[in-house]
Amino acid sequence: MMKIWGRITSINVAKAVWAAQELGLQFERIDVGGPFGGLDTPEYGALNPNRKIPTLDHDGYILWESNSIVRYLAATYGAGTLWPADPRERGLSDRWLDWQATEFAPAMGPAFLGLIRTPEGQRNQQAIADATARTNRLLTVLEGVMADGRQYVAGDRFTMGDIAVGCAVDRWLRMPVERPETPAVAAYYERVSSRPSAQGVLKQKLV
Ligand SMILES: N[C@@H](CCC(=O)N[C@@H](CS)C(=O)NCC(=O)O)C(=O)O
Repeated sequence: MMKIWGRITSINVAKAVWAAQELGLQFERIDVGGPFGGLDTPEYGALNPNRKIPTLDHDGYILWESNSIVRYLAATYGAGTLWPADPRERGLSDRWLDWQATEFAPAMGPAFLGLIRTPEGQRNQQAIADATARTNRLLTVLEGVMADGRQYVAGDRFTMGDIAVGCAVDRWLRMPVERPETPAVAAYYERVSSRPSAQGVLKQKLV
């Protein structure tokens, strides 16, 4: 039995769950983290020494780091679909997982923490403004790519890169911030968020 540990309101858990649903896998998701707690137990620490979510347990094979989980599930069950067979096409998809983790997430983080997790009177407005500007610049990078008419980040097929970018866009387009007009990204978001596999994953309350 496959288990995914983590509350669904976590963007990183969302990626793992979306990949599993897209691949039609049977799995159990266990609510830990956030209001559910459970990350500081010895049992959870043995699964994931970072005490973060998500963690995948695939018949005793334990994996943490959300984008590694997406890659593992895609490589194992999605050869030719989520995991493009051609190394060049795969590279074009894979880079978006890195882009989400190393560019978008660090840029968006301070704005998310400031606006969603910090009481109004205690917010660092400068940090929020800087993070918003940085994230909006990345949004316009994505807009420039999607504006060439492609349907998905690596071309005309939904691949693993769309899981990470779709989750990032899902969060940023629903944040209470000013954003530039990005019609190609808006159309992309509509396309990916309406997939059956995205139901119950995207559009969660921002907490
Ligand atoms: N790089 C890690 C980051 C994991 C992470 O920061 N997870 C957050 C939720 S998005 C977490 O565990 N927060 C503690 C909590 O939810 O209680 C990954 O991509 O899996």
